[in-house]
Amino acid sequence: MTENWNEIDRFAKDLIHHAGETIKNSFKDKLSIESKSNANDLVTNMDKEIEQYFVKEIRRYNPDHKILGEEGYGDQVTSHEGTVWIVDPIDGTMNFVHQQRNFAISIGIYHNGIGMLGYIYDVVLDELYHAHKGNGAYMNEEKLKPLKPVPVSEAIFSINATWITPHEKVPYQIFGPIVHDVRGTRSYGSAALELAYVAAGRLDGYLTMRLAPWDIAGGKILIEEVGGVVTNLQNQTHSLLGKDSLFAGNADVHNEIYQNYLQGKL
Ligand code: 2AM
Ligand code: CA
Ligand code: CA
Ligand code: CA
Repeated sequence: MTENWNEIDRFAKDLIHHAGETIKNSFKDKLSIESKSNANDLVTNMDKEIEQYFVKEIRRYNPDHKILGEEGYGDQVTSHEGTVWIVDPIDGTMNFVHQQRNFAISIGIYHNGIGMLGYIYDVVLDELYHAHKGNGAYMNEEKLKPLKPVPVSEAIFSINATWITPHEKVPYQIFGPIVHDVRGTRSYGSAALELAYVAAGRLDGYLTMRLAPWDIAGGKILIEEVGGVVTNLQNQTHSLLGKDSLFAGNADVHNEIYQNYLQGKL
C-alpha cells in the first residue's frame, strides 16, 4: 500500500500538539502515580491516557497501521511489515512527576522497517523536533544543520551516572575512560530529549545500556537526517522490537569512540 506521508505528517503533528495541551492542562490536577518493574520505574494516569488517545486516533485514521506503545494499549507488534507507529506517550516520566519539565512525547513512524517520520515534542518548551525521511530535520520551523566532526576531547556526552557505578549485569568499567576523555558529560533523564539534543548538535554522543524501541524510534530518524549514527554498543543496528543498548552520535565521534573504547569490550 502506498501512503501519503505528507498527510500522515500533518495528522501526527496535530495529534502531538493536542496531546501536549492535555499534558500541560494536567499540571493543575493531582497525578495518580504507580510503579512498574521497580519502585523507581514510574507510570502515571497521564502516560496511560495519552497513549490511549494516540491509539484511538491512529486506529480511526487508518486501522491498517500498527501501534507499538510503551503502556501496552497498542498492538502486539512482532514484525515491522507495513506502517508501524512506535509511541512513547511520556518519555522521562520521572521528570514529569518530579519537575514538570524535561520530558517529551516521542513517536517514530516506520514503513517496512524504514523510519519515515520522527517526532520528539518537548511539551513545556513547545519545541517540536521533527523529521521526514529525505527532507532533513527541524526544531519547530528551524532546520537542523548537518552534524560536524568534533574531536573526542571536545565532545559532550550524555550518560546516566547509573552506568558508571558497579552493576552486576553490565560491564560498567568501559564507560569510565570515555567519561574521563570527553570534554563533559550531562544527563537529562529523557532518552528522547537526549536524542533530540544529539540531532541538534547540543550533545555529540549519547550512551546507554538499555532502551526500548519507543525510547529511540523518533530520535533515530531525526539523527539520521542530520548525518548522525544510531547503533547499539556493538555498533549494530538497534533493535526496534526489543530492548537494546544504545550509542547515538555524530558520525566521527561515534566511529572514534567505538574503535578506541568499545570494540571487543562488550
Ligand atoms: P520513560 O520515562 O518513558 O520510562 C531515563 O533515564 C530514561 O530511560 C527515560 O527515557 C526512560 O523512559 C527510560 N527508561 C526508564 N526505565 C527504563 C527501563 N526499565 N528500560 C528502558 N528504558 C527505561
Ligand atoms: Ca516508563
Ligand atoms: Ca521512554
Ligand atoms: Ca514513557
